[in-house]
Amino acid sequence: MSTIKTPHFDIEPSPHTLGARILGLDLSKALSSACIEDLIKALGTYGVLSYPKQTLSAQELTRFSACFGELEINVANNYQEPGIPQVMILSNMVENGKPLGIADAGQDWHTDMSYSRMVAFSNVLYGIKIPFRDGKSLGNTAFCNMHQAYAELPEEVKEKIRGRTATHDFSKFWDKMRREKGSTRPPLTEAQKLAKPPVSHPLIFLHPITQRWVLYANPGYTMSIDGMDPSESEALLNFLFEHQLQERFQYQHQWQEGDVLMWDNLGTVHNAVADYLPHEHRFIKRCQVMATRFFNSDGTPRLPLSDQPHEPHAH
Ligand SMILES: O=C(O)CCC(=O)C(=O)O
Ligand SMILES: [Fe+2]
Repeated sequence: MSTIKTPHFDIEPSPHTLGARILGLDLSKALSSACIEDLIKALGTYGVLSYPKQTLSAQELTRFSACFGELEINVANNYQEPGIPQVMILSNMVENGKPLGIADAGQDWHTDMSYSRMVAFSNVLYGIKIPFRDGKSLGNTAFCNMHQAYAELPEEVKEKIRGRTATHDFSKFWDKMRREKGSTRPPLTEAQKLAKPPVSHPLIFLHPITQRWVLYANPGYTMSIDGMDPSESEALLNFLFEHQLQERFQYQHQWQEGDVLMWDNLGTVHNAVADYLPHEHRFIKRCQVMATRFFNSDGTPRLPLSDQPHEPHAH
Protein backbone atom coordinates (compact mmCIF):
# COMPACT_ATOMS: atom_id res chain seq x y z
CA MET A 1 0.00 0.00 0.00
CA SER A 2 1.28 3.47 -0.74
CA THR A 3 2.52 5.93 1.82
CA ILE A 4 0.13 8.60 3.11
CA LYS A 5 1.72 11.97 3.80
CA THR A 6 0.38 14.10 6.66
CA PRO A 7 1.70 17.44 7.94
CA HIS A 8 3.62 15.78 10.80
CA PHE A 9 4.49 12.25 9.67
CA ASP A 10 4.07 9.65 6.95
CA ILE A 11 1.77 6.63 7.36
CA GLU A 12 2.61 3.31 5.77
CA PRO A 13 -0.51 1.11 6.18
CA SER A 14 0.04 -2.65 6.34
CA PRO A 15 -1.82 -4.74 3.75
CA HIS A 16 -3.64 -6.47 6.65
CA THR A 17 -6.77 -5.67 8.64
CA LEU A 18 -4.75 -3.68 11.22
CA GLY A 19 -1.37 -1.99 11.47
CA ALA A 20 0.56 0.97 10.07
CA ARG A 21 4.12 2.22 10.32
CA ILE A 22 4.57 5.85 11.31
CA LEU A 23 7.65 7.39 9.71
CA GLY A 24 9.39 10.70 10.23
CA LEU A 25 8.93 11.13 13.99
CA ASP A 26 11.59 11.12 16.68
CA LEU A 27 9.64 10.19 19.82
CA SER A 28 12.43 11.39 22.10
CA LYS A 29 11.47 14.97 21.11
CA ALA A 30 8.36 16.79 22.33
CA LEU A 31 5.53 16.56 19.76
CA SER A 32 2.93 19.25 19.12
CA SER A 33 -0.66 18.65 20.24
CA ALA A 34 -1.74 18.80 16.57
CA CYS A 35 0.65 15.93 15.85
CA ILE A 36 -0.72 13.94 18.82
CA GLU A 37 -4.31 14.50 17.60
CA ASP A 38 -3.33 13.12 14.19
CA LEU A 39 -1.64 10.11 15.81
CA ILE A 40 -4.82 9.42 17.80
CA LYS A 41 -6.87 9.49 14.59
CA ALA A 42 -4.38 7.11 12.95
CA LEU A 43 -4.58 4.83 15.99
CA GLY A 44 -8.37 4.65 15.62
CA THR A 45 -8.07 3.95 11.90
CA TYR A 46 -5.25 1.37 11.93
CA GLY A 47 -5.55 -0.01 15.49
CA VAL A 48 -1.81 -0.72 15.80
CA LEU A 49 0.96 1.80 15.07
CA SER A 50 4.68 1.11 14.99
CA TYR A 51 7.47 3.67 15.01
CA PRO A 52 10.70 2.08 13.81
CA LYS A 53 14.28 2.93 14.84
CA GLN A 54 13.59 4.89 18.02
CA THR A 55 16.12 5.56 20.79
CA LEU A 56 14.36 6.50 24.01
CA SER A 57 15.15 6.88 27.68
CA ALA A 58 12.48 5.63 30.10
CA GLN A 59 11.66 9.26 30.77
CA GLU A 60 11.16 10.02 27.08
CA LEU A 61 8.94 6.94 26.71
CA THR A 62 6.86 8.21 29.63
CA ARG A 63 6.60 11.72 28.20
CA PHE A 64 5.46 10.45 24.79
CA SER A 65 2.92 8.03 26.33
CA ALA A 66 1.49 10.69 28.66
CA CYS A 67 0.43 12.74 25.63
CA PHE A 68 -2.40 10.22 25.11
CA GLY A 69 -3.89 10.13 28.61
CA GLU A 70 -3.15 9.32 32.24
CA LEU A 71 -0.61 6.54 32.75
CA GLU A 72 -1.31 3.49 34.87
CA ILE A 73 0.83 2.80 37.90
CA ASN A 74 0.52 -0.89 38.55
CA VAL A 75 0.82 -1.30 42.32
CA ALA A 76 1.04 -5.11 42.26
CA ASN A 77 4.01 -5.13 39.93
CA ASN A 78 7.60 -5.52 41.08
CA TYR A 79 9.14 -4.85 37.70
CA GLN A 80 9.20 -1.12 37.31
CA GLU A 81 11.85 1.28 36.09
CA PRO A 82 13.62 2.62 39.20
CA GLY A 83 12.12 6.01 40.05
CA ILE A 84 9.57 5.84 37.19
CA PRO A 85 6.76 3.51 38.32
CA GLN A 86 4.77 4.27 35.12
CA VAL A 87 7.31 2.22 33.17
CA MET A 88 6.96 -1.55 33.46
CA ILE A 89 9.52 -4.09 32.26
CA LEU A 90 8.47 -7.13 30.22
CA SER A 91 11.35 -9.57 29.95
CA ASN A 92 12.40 -13.20 30.24
CA MET A 93 15.95 -12.16 31.19
CA VAL A 94 17.44 -13.10 34.56
CA GLU A 95 20.48 -11.42 36.12
CA ASN A 96 22.19 -12.89 39.21
CA GLY A 97 19.15 -15.10 39.76
CA LYS A 98 16.78 -12.14 39.63
CA PRO A 99 14.18 -11.77 36.85
CA LEU A 100 14.48 -8.38 35.12
CA GLY A 101 10.81 -8.19 34.19
CA ILE A 102 7.48 -9.99 33.93
CA ALA A 103 8.30 -13.05 31.85
CA ASP A 104 4.85 -14.04 30.64
CA ALA A 105 2.84 -10.83 30.30
CA GLY A 106 -0.12 -11.07 27.96
CA GLN A 107 0.54 -14.59 26.67
CA ASP A 108 -3.07 -15.34 25.76
CA TRP A 109 -5.86 -13.34 24.09
CA HIS A 110 -7.03 -10.37 26.13
CA THR A 111 -7.62 -6.61 26.21
CA ASP A 112 -5.56 -4.60 28.67
CA MET A 113 -7.39 -3.43 31.78
CA SER A 114 -10.92 -4.41 30.74
CA TYR A 115 -11.11 -5.55 34.40
CA SER A 116 -10.74 -1.96 35.53
CA ARG A 117 -13.41 0.72 35.98
CA MET A 118 -11.18 3.05 33.93
CA VAL A 119 -10.16 0.85 31.01
CA ALA A 120 -6.95 1.14 29.00
CA PHE A 121 -6.83 3.23 25.84
CA SER A 122 -3.39 2.44 24.48
CA ASN A 123 -0.41 0.41 25.50
CA VAL A 124 2.97 1.79 24.38
CA LEU A 125 5.81 -0.74 24.14
CA TYR A 126 9.46 0.00 23.36
CA GLY A 127 11.36 -3.04 22.11
CA ILE A 128 14.95 -2.89 23.37
CA LYS A 129 15.93 -6.56 22.96
CA ILE A 130 14.07 -8.83 20.55
CA PRO A 131 14.83 -12.56 20.13
CA PHE A 132 15.80 -13.77 16.65
CA ARG A 133 16.17 -17.33 15.31
CA ASP A 134 17.48 -18.07 11.82
CA GLY A 135 17.24 -14.37 11.03
CA LYS A 136 13.54 -14.17 11.91
CA SER A 137 12.25 -12.29 14.94
CA LEU A 138 10.28 -14.18 17.60
CA GLY A 139 7.75 -13.02 20.18
CA ASN A 140 5.32 -11.33 17.82
CA THR A 141 2.42 -9.40 19.29
CA ALA A 142 -0.81 -10.58 17.61
CA PHE A 143 -3.97 -8.50 17.32
CA CYS A 144 -7.60 -8.91 16.20
CA ASN A 145 -9.76 -6.13 14.80
CA MET A 146 -12.90 -5.56 16.91
CA HIS A 147 -14.48 -3.08 14.46
CA GLN A 148 -14.45 -5.85 11.89
CA ALA A 149 -15.48 -8.55 14.39
CA TYR A 150 -18.55 -6.50 15.33
CA ALA A 151 -19.42 -5.71 11.70
CA GLU A 152 -19.31 -9.39 10.77
CA LEU A 153 -21.47 -10.68 13.65
CA PRO A 154 -24.69 -12.38 12.58
CA GLU A 155 -27.65 -9.99 12.88
CA GLU A 156 -29.34 -12.17 15.55
CA VAL A 157 -26.21 -12.05 17.74
CA LYS A 158 -25.97 -8.25 17.39
CA GLU A 159 -29.60 -8.19 18.51
CA LYS A 160 -28.82 -10.35 21.57
CA ILE A 161 -25.90 -8.25 22.79
CA ARG A 162 -27.28 -4.79 22.03
CA GLY A 163 -27.67 -2.82 25.28
CA ARG A 164 -26.01 -5.60 27.33
CA THR A 165 -23.09 -5.32 29.71
CA ALA A 166 -20.58 -8.00 30.69
CA THR A 167 -18.53 -8.59 33.85
CA HIS A 168 -14.73 -8.59 33.59
CA ASP A 169 -12.43 -10.00 36.27
CA PHE A 170 -8.65 -9.58 36.67
CA SER A 171 -8.29 -13.00 38.30
CA LYS A 172 -9.63 -14.87 35.23
CA PHE A 173 -6.45 -14.29 33.21
CA TRP A 174 -4.13 -14.67 36.20
CA ASP A 175 -5.62 -18.00 37.27
CA LYS A 176 -5.68 -19.33 33.69
CA MET A 177 -1.96 -18.54 33.29
CA ARG A 178 -1.24 -20.49 36.49
CA ARG A 179 -3.55 -23.40 35.62
CA GLU A 180 -2.93 -23.86 31.90
CA LYS A 181 0.34 -22.15 30.96
CA GLY A 182 2.71 -23.29 33.69
CA SER A 183 3.16 -19.72 34.88
CA THR A 184 5.26 -19.18 38.00
CA ARG A 185 2.98 -16.32 39.06
CA PRO A 186 2.03 -16.75 42.73
CA PRO A 187 -1.68 -17.08 43.58
CA LEU A 188 -3.40 -13.71 43.98
CA THR A 189 -3.70 -12.70 47.62
CA GLU A 190 -7.06 -11.76 49.09
CA ALA A 191 -5.84 -8.16 49.30
CA GLN A 192 -4.95 -8.16 45.58
CA LYS A 193 -8.37 -9.59 44.69
CA LEU A 194 -10.10 -6.98 46.85
CA ALA A 195 -8.10 -4.25 45.13
CA LYS A 196 -9.38 -5.40 41.73
CA PRO A 197 -13.08 -6.23 42.12
CA PRO A 198 -14.97 -7.38 38.98
CA VAL A 199 -16.49 -4.57 36.87
CA SER A 200 -19.13 -4.35 34.13
CA HIS A 201 -18.73 -2.68 30.74
CA PRO A 202 -21.00 -2.47 27.69
CA LEU A 203 -20.46 -5.42 25.31
CA ILE A 204 -20.49 -3.06 22.34
CA PHE A 205 -19.94 0.68 22.12
CA LEU A 206 -19.29 3.42 19.60
CA HIS A 207 -15.55 3.75 19.39
CA PRO A 208 -14.65 7.26 20.58
CA ILE A 209 -12.25 7.91 17.68
CA THR A 210 -13.96 6.21 14.74
CA GLN A 211 -17.56 6.55 15.98
CA ARG A 212 -18.11 3.01 14.68
CA TRP A 213 -19.29 0.02 16.76
CA VAL A 214 -16.76 -2.27 18.37
CA LEU A 215 -17.17 -5.56 20.20
CA TYR A 216 -15.74 -5.16 23.71
CA ALA A 217 -15.30 -8.68 25.06
CA ASN A 218 -12.16 -10.75 25.44
CA PRO A 219 -11.35 -14.31 26.50
CA GLY A 220 -8.80 -13.07 29.04
CA TYR A 221 -11.07 -11.17 31.39
CA THR A 222 -14.73 -11.38 30.31
CA MET A 223 -16.60 -13.67 32.74
CA SER A 224 -20.31 -13.43 32.00
CA ILE A 225 -23.03 -11.37 30.36
CA ASP A 226 -24.95 -9.51 33.04
CA GLY A 227 -28.57 -10.48 33.67
CA MET A 228 -28.43 -13.50 31.36
CA ASP A 229 -29.02 -17.10 32.32
CA PRO A 230 -25.52 -18.53 33.10
CA SER A 231 -25.59 -21.29 30.49
CA GLU A 232 -26.86 -18.92 27.80
CA SER A 233 -24.21 -16.38 28.81
CA GLU A 234 -21.47 -18.99 28.62
CA ALA A 235 -22.59 -20.25 25.21
CA LEU A 236 -22.87 -16.72 23.81
CA LEU A 237 -19.48 -15.66 25.19
CA ASN A 238 -17.85 -18.77 23.77
CA PHE A 239 -19.39 -17.91 20.40
CA LEU A 240 -18.08 -14.32 20.65
CA PHE A 241 -14.57 -15.46 21.64
CA GLU A 242 -14.36 -17.89 18.74
CA HIS A 243 -15.80 -15.34 16.34
CA GLN A 244 -13.50 -12.48 17.34
CA LEU A 245 -10.28 -14.49 16.93
CA GLN A 246 -10.85 -15.61 13.35
CA GLU A 247 -7.82 -15.52 11.11
CA ARG A 248 -9.22 -12.83 8.82
CA PHE A 249 -9.45 -10.35 11.72
CA GLN A 250 -5.81 -10.96 12.73
CA TYR A 251 -2.57 -9.10 12.28
CA GLN A 252 0.83 -9.79 13.88
CA HIS A 253 3.49 -7.24 14.60
CA GLN A 254 6.92 -8.68 13.90
CA TRP A 255 9.34 -6.84 16.16
CA GLN A 256 12.61 -5.14 15.31
CA GLU A 257 14.83 -3.67 18.00
CA GLY A 258 14.09 0.02 18.42
CA ASP A 259 10.39 -0.33 17.53
CA VAL A 260 7.84 1.55 19.55
CA LEU A 261 4.52 -0.24 19.18
CA MET A 262 1.26 1.26 20.37
CA TRP A 263 -2.23 -0.17 20.00
CA ASP A 264 -5.80 0.79 20.59
CA ASN A 265 -7.18 -1.33 23.42
CA LEU A 266 -10.77 -0.21 22.75
CA GLY A 267 -10.84 -1.58 19.20
CA THR A 268 -8.53 -4.61 19.34
CA VAL A 269 -7.69 -7.70 21.41
CA HIS A 270 -4.12 -9.02 21.55
CA ASN A 271 -1.87 -11.92 22.47
CA ALA A 272 1.89 -12.01 23.12
CA VAL A 273 3.11 -15.02 21.12
CA ALA A 274 5.35 -17.14 23.39
CA ASP A 275 7.43 -18.90 20.72
CA TYR A 276 10.90 -18.17 22.14
CA LEU A 277 13.01 -20.02 24.72
CA PRO A 278 14.52 -18.80 28.01
CA HIS A 279 17.94 -18.16 26.41
CA GLU A 280 16.33 -16.14 23.58
CA HIS A 281 16.18 -12.80 25.28
CA ARG A 282 13.38 -10.26 25.04
CA PHE A 283 13.41 -6.93 26.91
CA ILE A 284 10.63 -4.38 26.49
CA LYS A 285 9.65 -1.23 28.39
CA ARG A 286 6.01 -0.28 28.46
CA CYS A 287 3.61 2.44 29.53
CA GLN A 288 -0.11 1.81 29.81
CA VAL A 289 -2.27 4.79 28.85
CA MET A 290 -5.69 4.75 30.47
CA ALA A 291 -8.77 5.92 28.58
CA THR A 292 -9.13 9.11 30.63
CA ARG A 293 -9.33 11.11 27.40
CA PHE A 294 -12.57 9.38 26.42
CA PHE A 295 -14.32 8.29 29.62
CA ASN A 296 -15.20 9.84 32.96
CA SER A 297 -14.13 8.00 36.09
CA ASP A 298 -17.62 6.42 36.36
CA GLY A 299 -17.22 4.96 32.85
CA THR A 300 -19.61 7.35 31.08
CA PRO A 301 -18.26 8.63 27.75
CA ARG A 302 -16.75 12.09 27.49
CA LEU A 303 -17.15 14.28 24.40
CA PRO A 304 -16.32 12.92 20.96
CA LEU A 305 -12.69 13.51 19.98
CA SER A 306 -13.44 16.41 17.65
CA ASP A 307 -15.18 18.33 20.48
CA GLN A 308 -12.44 17.76 23.03
CA PRO A 309 -10.26 20.54 24.26
CA HIS A 310 -6.60 19.97 23.41
CA GLU A 311 -4.80 18.11 26.15
CA PRO A 312 -1.95 20.24 27.47
CA HIS A 313 1.31 18.83 26.23
CA ALA A 314 3.60 17.38 28.89
CA HIS A 315 7.08 18.90 28.62
O1 LIG B 1 4.80 -8.49 25.16
C1 LIG B 1 3.92 -8.30 24.32
O2 LIG B 1 4.10 -8.51 23.11
C2 LIG B 1 2.56 -7.82 24.78
C3 LIG B 1 2.34 -8.00 26.23
C4 LIG B 1 0.99 -7.49 26.65
O3 LIG B 1 -0.01 -8.11 26.50
C5 LIG B 1 0.91 -6.16 27.24
O4 LIG B 1 1.94 -5.52 27.46
O5 LIG B 1 -0.23 -5.71 27.46
FE1 LIG C 1 -1.75 -6.95 27.12
